[in-house]
Amino acid sequence: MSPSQIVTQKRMTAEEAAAMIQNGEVISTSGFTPAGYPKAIPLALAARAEALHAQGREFKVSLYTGASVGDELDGSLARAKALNFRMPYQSNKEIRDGINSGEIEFVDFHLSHVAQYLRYGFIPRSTTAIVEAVEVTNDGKIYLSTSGGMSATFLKSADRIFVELNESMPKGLMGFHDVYVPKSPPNRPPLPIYHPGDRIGTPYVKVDPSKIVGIVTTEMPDKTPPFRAPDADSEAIAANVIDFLLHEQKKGRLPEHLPYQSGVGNVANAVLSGFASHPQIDAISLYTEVMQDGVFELIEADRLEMASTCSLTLSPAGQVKFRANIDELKHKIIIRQQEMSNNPEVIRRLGVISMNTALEMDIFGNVNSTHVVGSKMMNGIGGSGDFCRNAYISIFMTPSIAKNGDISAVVPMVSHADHNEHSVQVMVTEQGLADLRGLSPVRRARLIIEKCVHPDYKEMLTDYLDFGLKNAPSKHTPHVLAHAFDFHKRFLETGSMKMREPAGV
Ligand code: 0RQ
Repeated sequence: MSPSQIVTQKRMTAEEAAAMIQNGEVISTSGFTPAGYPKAIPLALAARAEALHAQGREFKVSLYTGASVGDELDGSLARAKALNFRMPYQSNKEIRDGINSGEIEFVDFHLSHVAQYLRYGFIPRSTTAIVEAVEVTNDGKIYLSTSGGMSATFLKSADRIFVELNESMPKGLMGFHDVYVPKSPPNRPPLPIYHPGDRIGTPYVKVDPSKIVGIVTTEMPDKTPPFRAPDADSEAIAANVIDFLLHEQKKGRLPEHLPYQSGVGNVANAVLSGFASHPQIDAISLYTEVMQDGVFELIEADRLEMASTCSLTLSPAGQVKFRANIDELKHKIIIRQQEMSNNPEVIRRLGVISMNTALEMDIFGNVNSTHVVGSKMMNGIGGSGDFCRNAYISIFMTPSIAKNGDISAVVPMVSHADHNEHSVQVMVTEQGLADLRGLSPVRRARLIIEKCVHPDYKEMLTDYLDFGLKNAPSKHTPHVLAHAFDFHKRFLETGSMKMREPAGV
């Protein structure tokens, strides 16, 4: 197929595009966990920043994306010291280091909020949008690649647009997207998604073609991690989740056809794999934000009804599988903008069962998803809050210990709160599952300690609770603030939350 006229007219090199970006600009890009992000222009921009810095000149930009993006974007700009501000989610080591050293300002957002914050004018608008696409038409229809992210809002609000036309991505991606931008209040009608498979928008983003200043062709694939087979802990967590769901089914509390959301990583893949192979689980649908390789197992077992997502985060092997089955998959998968994939109204209406991973949980049911020992940013809240707050049942999962047992994932009080006791309904570790619905704080604490805590930490947490019941100023949530962070303090001082025996004993 010969390129459209607009591509011939506006084609430029990545270096030419990067040269047009100014120091201090706010740039926004496509990309979500890390799929469908621009690659060539960011690499050229990082090289430009390094060259300018070598001449003693300043060059830094602010970067907005859908969620985490690949090393060509986040990593290269962080290494080039070319970032002063980043939002709303990242998972790149160099960016993380820059954020935690105080060099890069970072704002951690609920992913469904950001596009409307931009449209409401709550945060500065980006002047330049850079998106990866598989096709651009002369009349300004941009067909996005492997993620929806916030590209529609970025493209509509920016003054100028660069498109990376990725020729290594299949043109068959055209037709996967459903692009819909809600109207602003007070004139927002109900969002008419009644089933994960409902399409309510267009398969492209329509822009004024005169805003497109450059089109760069590339052939670089999404840099996604290889698929890792679930480890024993993840499998045990998945088995606990599945037992719980079957129990709920038996009790008549789990209507058929409720869709699932599952987070990223090993545990999420293990749960989907469990759904694919368990003899008592029927076909399911997904209303989720990230689609990982686990989805293929569901499809191969003929157990996927429909999947709504914001990105196709497939391993290199998964990408090959996707291409081989792209026509068939188009009937099963919809890629949405993140304010729709994570939309609270839709999540509540569909009755989505949310399953996210926690860093730490406390005995009263609060969850920390983001901050290691209260201050070090890991990735961000991502969509976990969008889903958990509005879910039919919200489940949080984590291995009961980290760092070879020196960290207990269950602590007296979380060192940072992302999801609170009012939104967290079920906690799961490889040890077991605590169903917290309808329980008062002390009952929740007893159950979490009994079911979820690693044996090494059960007695210490029971002691904290009992001490609180005797000494706390109030017995409703019997915290003793002088000791609430003893686990964390001990970890910072000794490298372990465990109490060490005195030497020589
Ligand atoms: O450290 O990397 O040095 O080995 O944290 O832990 O067990 O590998 O877990 O990769 O699934 O990530 C919560 C971060 C879990 C992720 C989090 C250490 C541990 C390890 C990673 P190492 P694991 P995962 C969908 C929904 C928030 C956003 C979200 C996340 C590293 O799931 O970012 O849910 N969630 N979004 O050793 C100190 C603790 C620890 C700890 C683990 N208590 N204290 N370190 N670690 N527990 C996606 C989107 O929204 C886009």
